[in-house]
Amino acid sequence: MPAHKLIILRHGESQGNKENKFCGWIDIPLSHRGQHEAEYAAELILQHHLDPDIIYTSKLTRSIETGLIILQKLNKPWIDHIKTWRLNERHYGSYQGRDKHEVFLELGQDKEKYNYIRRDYHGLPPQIPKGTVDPSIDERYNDVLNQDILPRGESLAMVMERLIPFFKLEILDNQMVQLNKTVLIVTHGSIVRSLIKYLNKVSDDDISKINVPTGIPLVFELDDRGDLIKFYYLDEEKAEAGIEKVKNEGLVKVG
Ligand code: DG2
Repeated sequence: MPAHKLIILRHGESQGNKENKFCGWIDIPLSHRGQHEAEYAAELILQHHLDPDIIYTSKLTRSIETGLIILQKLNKPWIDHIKTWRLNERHYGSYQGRDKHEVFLELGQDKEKYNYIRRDYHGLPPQIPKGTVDPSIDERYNDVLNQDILPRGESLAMVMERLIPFFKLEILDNQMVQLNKTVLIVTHGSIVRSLIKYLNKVSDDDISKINVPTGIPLVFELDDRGDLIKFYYLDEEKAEAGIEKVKNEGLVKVG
């Protein structure tokens, strides 16, 4: 039986990424460069003869837009498209919309503190207090029956709690193993990190070293039990450059 293939990528560069801002659940479109990155991602998918049967995105425009550009280029705009908040980026609490370098300065230019919040498994940005309005929660989430489960600031550990049971049951067991579908997931940096952690059994400590570039597809090959055989970026060189860029975001002033 050939391996089941799962293609996962972080959306192309968003306007917020370009401006060096924490985005989280704030809805920000792709930058011009991000649109090109999405086109390039589609070219890579085509070159590697990957043929997704279904696409999952978050409910955020940067992920949906990237997915639509890819489907258009693959000439498969008709495949099923599931949008879910469970694939939304980590909620960055009250850091959302703020300049990353300003937050770094506010933390006393303490690299350890800053990296803890950005990358540690338990690093938690300041949450938006319950009872106050969270401007990033709008009508697109009206279908979530219990609104109390929507986050107001999350660590990666919290992201995994709302993501992994959904991913395992809906995507891995149902779509991939039972229905034998090739799945494309277009999502966000922290969601890709969570899926790498889960599928490749990365420890809580080691996950802090993993960064994800924009717009480069990662392919996971899995066996019939859903166990990982191997995973790789479709353009390792560009992925390396993108990883380096993301790692250092916020440490220096941009613009
Ligand atoms: C970025 C991640 O998420 O920021 O929320 O600003 O993937 O939606 O661009 P994305 C954000 P960092 O954790 O890398 O600072």
